[in-house]
Amino acid sequence: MIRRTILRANVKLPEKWVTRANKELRGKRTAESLILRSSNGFDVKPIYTAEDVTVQPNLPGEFPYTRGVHATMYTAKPWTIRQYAGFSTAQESNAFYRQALENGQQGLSVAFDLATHRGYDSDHPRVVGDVGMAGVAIDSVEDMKVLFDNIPLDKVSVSMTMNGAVIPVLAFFAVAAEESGVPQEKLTGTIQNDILKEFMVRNTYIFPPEPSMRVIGDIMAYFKEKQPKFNSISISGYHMQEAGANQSLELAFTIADGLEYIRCAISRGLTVDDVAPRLSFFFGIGMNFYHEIAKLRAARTLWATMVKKYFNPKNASSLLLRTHTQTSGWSLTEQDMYNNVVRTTVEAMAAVMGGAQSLHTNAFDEAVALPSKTSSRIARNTQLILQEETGIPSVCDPWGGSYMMESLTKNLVDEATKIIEEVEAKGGMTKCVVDGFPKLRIEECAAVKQAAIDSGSETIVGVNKYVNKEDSKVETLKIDNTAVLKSQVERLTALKASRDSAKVEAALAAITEACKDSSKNILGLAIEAARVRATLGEITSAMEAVFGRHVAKSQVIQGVYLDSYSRGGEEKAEDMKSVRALVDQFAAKEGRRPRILVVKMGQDGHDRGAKVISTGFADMGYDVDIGPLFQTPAEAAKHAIEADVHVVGASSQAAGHRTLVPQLVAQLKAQGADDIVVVVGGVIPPEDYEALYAAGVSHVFGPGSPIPMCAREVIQTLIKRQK
Ligand code: 3CP
Repeated sequence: MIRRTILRANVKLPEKWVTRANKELRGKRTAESLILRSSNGFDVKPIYTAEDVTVQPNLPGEFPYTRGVHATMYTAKPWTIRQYAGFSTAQESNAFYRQALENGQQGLSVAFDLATHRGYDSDHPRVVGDVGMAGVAIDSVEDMKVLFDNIPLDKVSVSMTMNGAVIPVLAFFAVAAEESGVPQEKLTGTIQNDILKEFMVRNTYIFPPEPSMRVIGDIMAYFKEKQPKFNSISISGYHMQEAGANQSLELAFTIADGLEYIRCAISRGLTVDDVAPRLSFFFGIGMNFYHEIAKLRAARTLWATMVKKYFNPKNASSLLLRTHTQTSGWSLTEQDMYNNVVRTTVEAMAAVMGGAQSLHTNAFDEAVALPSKTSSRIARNTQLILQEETGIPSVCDPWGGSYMMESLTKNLVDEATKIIEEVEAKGGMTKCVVDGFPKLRIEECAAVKQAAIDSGSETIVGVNKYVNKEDSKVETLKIDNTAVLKSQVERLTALKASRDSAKVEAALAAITEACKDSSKNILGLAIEAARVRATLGEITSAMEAVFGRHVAKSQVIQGVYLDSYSRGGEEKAEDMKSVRALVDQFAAKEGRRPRILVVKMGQDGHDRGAKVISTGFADMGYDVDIGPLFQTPAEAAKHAIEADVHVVGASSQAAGHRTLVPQLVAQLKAQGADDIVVVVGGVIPPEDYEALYAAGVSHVFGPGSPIPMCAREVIQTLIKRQK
């Protein structure tokens, strides 16, 4: 069963104020009607007073660190400007990093392509559409060396967003540093390595949950001995927010994940103080300004309190929640794209007013493409302006003591505590991700939010209100996937020809053995394999031989979209009814409901769009089938034919559509099913529409397309075909 997360603040308003407000409102509204009840499940009152504050927080640097982990915060050292980037080849990404560092960036953050994330070498047949597209392609230590060429790894800290193929990537990084003269003990940075959230939302896992936790245990144990300055995990709520979680779910599941990682370390014979000081966090920062600041304050409070309660560490550093933050990618819109600069600025202000240690600001064109040089510069400069022009860093926790901020912080702590206790009662996060309850809670939140936007009850400027009718075309960056693929395949061939295959085979066999024997450390052995030039795909296969590859189950939630959309008013309820009537009309003639298969092809695991569309279409009477993640076009076509669908809807978030969708259409044709209508939705730049139509796609739905409109257009096409 799905339970709605609603945070009802103390909605009592001061009597004296209510009298004044009602007088001002002259009977047009009541004072109570000014309480904001937003779709994220939180109430915000129009006025807060001393009565709302039950706890006055301690100073920054004091338990429970609500006001910050350092006494001096940014007055002594501002947050790190750490922009997440990577695309195409290692050489191109290296040039980009060096220029960014020259222009004010302070730390690096590597985006790997989806083939690398999922443990495939670039020459693997499953990844033709993914190589170099959403990040940089890394197949071996040779690529990693090029990536950091002329970057001093003993001075610049490096974050790497890697979870699935974390073992080969860490091994390549250590060997690349070692061969450039920097020993492991001097390396500073962070590896994301947060596999639990991958099973909930991001989906770039490789192995099933339990062996994945074994891998994390190995990394924590290895770092303690050999790479002590490196943060061993970046426990990430960011992706939960991107997938639709509201602040209390994001907070609670992230903190609960952190507790589970400490337990994992303890089960390996480590102590809380061996690992907790090097656990770091990562939160998303969206447009809900006050709550986002409160969320970071609540996160520090919760972490310190819970770690003390469950593990009672001796080292105070074990209690500190240090966090990276990223402005919300989901809040960016394709329509009137320059509005995104403003959104990112507001979100960045919330992140630093909340006391984040490190920040990535999104580029305005990321709604449709990888950032261009210009948009990257504006994103970086947004942070430089906040640091150097505004005076914002000159006060620690500037919102501390505000009636509203202290009240919101406490409400979030209370609400998240309830959810964490629910998780703990179920046996912790590993068990919960296996039974799927956090994923469903987040998906429900996402559907409710999308319906509120589609119905107009929540405003998105330029999308559902104040739409710009003039042309505001923006030039976006294009990656030549074919050229990157060709160059990676050539490099792989040359590598394999030049190495000692017997040594590679022995190193890989040792990894496979270690996967069967938990007293051995897989990372240590992968470093040996990296030294003799084993590839990322080979190291992953050596592990997969024992651990297997995880296949997730997809479920469609029903009812929540309809419910939330209909709250947008009578007109909206009618709108949905009229789509439903068309669906019924089709079904009456066809003898069955219109059936749609929603597919995600390639290694793109971002499935928020696919899930929300499935829920919306199901609520409008479609029969919905969701394909498993990571299908090839041939597999998706076969699935569509076997499920006897009328429509295939391909959801694309990581630029794979240019290669994969034409292949899907061709496969349907080749398998004698060209009567199946193909539609595409997601992050599709406008200049790609023509090519998709030319390939045989019947509709393209870009970001911001309301689901009832999509459902209507699809059913109208099906009805036309019936005649
Ligand atoms: C900082 N320091 C201070 C003070 N401030 N010392 C005294 N007084 C102060 N006021 C010290 C710290 O203790 C630390 O030293 C050093 O300065 C560096 O500061 P930091 O605050 O630790 O900052 P940083 O090195 O940048 O590390 C930040 C965290 C790290 C801890 C959050 O984990 C990090 O950089 N994470 C980034 C994660 C990331 O980029 N993820 C990318 C996600 P000591 O270390 O000696 O204590 S992008 C993915 C999104 C999209 C996708 O997934 O698809």
